[in-house]
Amino acid sequence: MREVRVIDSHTAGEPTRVVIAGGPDLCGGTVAQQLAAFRRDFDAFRSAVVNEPRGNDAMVGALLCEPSDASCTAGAIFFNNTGYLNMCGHGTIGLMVTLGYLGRLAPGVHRIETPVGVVSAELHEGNEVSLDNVPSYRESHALTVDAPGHGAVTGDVAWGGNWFFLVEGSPVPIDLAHVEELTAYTWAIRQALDAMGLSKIDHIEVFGPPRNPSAHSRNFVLCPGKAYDRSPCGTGTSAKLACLQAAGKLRPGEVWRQESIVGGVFEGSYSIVDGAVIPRIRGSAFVTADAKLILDERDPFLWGIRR
Ligand code: PYC
Repeated sequence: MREVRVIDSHTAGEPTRVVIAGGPDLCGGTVAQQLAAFRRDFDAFRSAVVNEPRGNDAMVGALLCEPSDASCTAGAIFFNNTGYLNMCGHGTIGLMVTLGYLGRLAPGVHRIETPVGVVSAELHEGNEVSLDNVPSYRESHALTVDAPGHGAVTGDVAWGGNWFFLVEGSPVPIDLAHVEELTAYTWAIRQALDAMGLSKIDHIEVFGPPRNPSAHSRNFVLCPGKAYDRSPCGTGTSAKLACLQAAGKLRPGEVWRQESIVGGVFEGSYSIVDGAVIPRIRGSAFVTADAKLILDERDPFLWGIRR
């Protein structure tokens, strides 16, 4: 019988499960090296934590680990129902609020080492966090793909800590009544990208008009494991900011409010540091459970239901 202590939270509706104790020993090194060890030797543990019957397809896990960079308060490896994320914006906000809940972080600025670099996050009062993400950029503009069953779709490719294909003007309304259609549409785009040898682009983000009068846009983000992000997606909003900057549509410091399909809002802005776009994403998270997972060797579904 093995016990794993987790703290669950949600950031604008999107769940994060932080593994506090009972995780695998990844033998140190950089967080990127620890991710390689996790992926190679402990993938069943990933599945046990986030997949059914303990989790669900939307659940994002965060394994708290030792940072190699002495300036960092913590290291984090993010994972989901089918694999690993490079970075996770909503997950970092959830992690900061979780560490605050545990009394391990005081309000203020802290650095977190992720597999793709160090991010800086400020824990504010009232469960709010501002995250300064990794440098973000638009890689291609107006790339057209042939999405099976949907025809030609044109979008931008951008990095915001994960790779995104961003499409303006969703042909499907962005609301919860259309989740299946949005999923089919964005999955077809993903298949088209795969067929073009662009499988590194594993997040698809489509935009439409906001419902909230204070927001600039509403999005639907399909994650790599085919679940949709309930939050506006921190790395997806970073990719969006990079595209707006490249298109000359948003100035440094100007605020962009990104609404999600469930109505949560992230406030985004960026600064230019050494010529690079550094997105700042502000959002809030709430702890929903402080729990102990039980991994029982007699359980035939001990390692979760894996796809
Ligand atoms: O907030 O960056 C994010 C994210 C990625 C996948 C799910 N959420």
